[in-house]
Amino acid sequence: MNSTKSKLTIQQAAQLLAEKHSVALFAHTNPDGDALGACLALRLALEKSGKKVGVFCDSPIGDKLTANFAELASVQTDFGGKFDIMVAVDCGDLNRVGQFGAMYGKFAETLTLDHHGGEYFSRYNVVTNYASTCQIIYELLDAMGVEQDERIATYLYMGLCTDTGNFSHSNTDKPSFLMAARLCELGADMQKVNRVFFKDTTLAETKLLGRALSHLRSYFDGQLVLMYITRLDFAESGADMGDTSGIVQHAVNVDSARVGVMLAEYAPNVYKVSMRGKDVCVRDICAQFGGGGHQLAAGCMISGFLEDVIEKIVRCVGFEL
Ligand SMILES: [Mn+2]
Repeated sequence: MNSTKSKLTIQQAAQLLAEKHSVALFAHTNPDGDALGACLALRLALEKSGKKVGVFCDSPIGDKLTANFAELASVQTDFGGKFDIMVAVDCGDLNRVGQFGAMYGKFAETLTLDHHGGEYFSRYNVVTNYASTCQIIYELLDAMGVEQDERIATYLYMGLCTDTGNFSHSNTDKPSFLMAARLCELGADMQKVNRVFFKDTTLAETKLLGRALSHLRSYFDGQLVLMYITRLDFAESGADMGDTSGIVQHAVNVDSARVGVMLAEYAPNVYKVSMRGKDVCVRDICAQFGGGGHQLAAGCMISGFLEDVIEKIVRCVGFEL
């Protein structure tokens, strides 16, 4: 069963999929726009070619997404059915396949389609350094000779625009814009994707943001900007932990800030800390508290009374400025 793992070109992956009658697609745990967009675009295309396709993800898809993108309601959180090949989409390693990982790892015919440049954990691996997995799917569909329609184009656009931060991250390149132009021509609903992923908030989210902003503090001449949210803030705004994502960006967006911090009281006197850096490695700071992440985006958990936790963070960040 432990057959060799090989790298495939997108052309070869198209040939491999053409030989299969049924395909199971796996989006990574806590899926983002790229994982979901890539799975749905590929699924719609494979179904056009007469194949049986299942899409699986171990995390539920939010109501906000399924209300706007009907096909996402078909993503299953429990695995079922028989398939000729399993495909891990936008997964840099086997852990990202989540609860399906053990089963996936034992299956003989597996294919990774990913852009994180990670390990070859499948039998076949298409691993690129593209800005999004949707760009791999886009080329794959051309190689398969599938005619792309507006639904497919909308899902491809979903991954392209979310993984490039709406064409603002440093990974945005000429191929990203060329792909966007073609998807526009194909009728992708770019307005809807933009609204759902970059504009829409709920009332509770906006109230929570207001409370976080009202607790804004700055240190070291504004080089550190910090906000916090307590249990009371959650209760009074009707928001939950899921509504905190993105708030930290408001801290690091302050022009003088080199580090932005957001503390959310996860359980009584336990704080989930999100850090963003402009030119300071916040991963090193979070590592001191047992956390981790990327150089400029990291997190950790710290227990204690609010003012003690803040004091610890301020001291640690101060050493790095
Ligand atoms: Mn991605």
